[in-house]
Amino acid sequence: MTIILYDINSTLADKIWNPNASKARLCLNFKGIPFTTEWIEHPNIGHCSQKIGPSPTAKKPDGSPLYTVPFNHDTSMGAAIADSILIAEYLEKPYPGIPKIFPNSTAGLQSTFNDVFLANLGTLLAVTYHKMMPYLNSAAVAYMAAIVERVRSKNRTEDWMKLKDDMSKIEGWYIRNGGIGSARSHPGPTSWSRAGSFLKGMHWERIVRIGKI
Ligand SMILES: N[C@@H](CCC(=O)N[C@@H](CS)C(=O)NCC(=O)O)C(=O)O
Repeated sequence: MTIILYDINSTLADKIWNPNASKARLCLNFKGIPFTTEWIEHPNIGHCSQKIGPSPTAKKPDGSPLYTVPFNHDTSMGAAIADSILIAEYLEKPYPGIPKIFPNSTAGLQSTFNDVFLANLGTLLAVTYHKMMPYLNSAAVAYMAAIVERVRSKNRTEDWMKLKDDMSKIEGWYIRNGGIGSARSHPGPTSWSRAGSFLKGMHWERIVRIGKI
C-alpha cells in the first residue's frame, strides 16, 4: 500500500491545521501505515480531486459537487477516496489484524457519531475564523472568507449562543459516558481537540469554558 494523503497547506511550521485531514492522519499513524502528505491550496481542492479521482463528498449551495480534503490516493491500488470516515474504513480492510479503528463492528455507529458531532460544531468556524486567517496561505484567505460568509449569521452573539448550546450538548454526551470518550474510537474528537489547541490563546479557552457558564 502506497498512500498519499492530500491536505490543505498553511503558514504553520508543520502545516497541520485542518481537523478533518488530521482524522485521516491519526488513523494512518494509529495503524502504522507509511504515507506521504501532498499539501495543496484550499481553492485547488476541486481541480486536484478531479485529476486524482476521489468523488465529491457533498454539494455546494448551487447544487454543484463539493470536493473536500482529506482524500487519499493509494497509488498501488489506483484507488482515491475522499471523506475522513471512508478513508478510515478503506484503511481498515487490508490490515484487519493491526489496531482496529472500528472495533466490534462499530463503523456504522462511529460514522453516525462523526456526523452528529460535526453538525453540532456548525458555528465554530463563524466565531473563530478571523483568528485563523493568519495561518492560511494568501490563496486561501478570500476563499475561506466566502465560506464563512455562508455559514455565519448576521449576529455574532447569536453564533456564540448557538455554539454554547451545541457544545453543552456534546459535553452532555461525554458526561453520560463517565466524562470520557471511548478509549478506542475514530479520532474525530481528538483531531478537533488538536484544532482546539491550535486555537489556544484565541477563543479556545472561552469555547471550553462556555459549556460551564
Ligand atoms: N465529511 C468530510 C468533510 C471534509 C471537509 O469539509 N473538508 C473541508 C476542509 S476542513 C474542505 O475540504 N472544504 C472544501 C471547500 O469548502 O471548498 C470529511 O470528514 O472528510
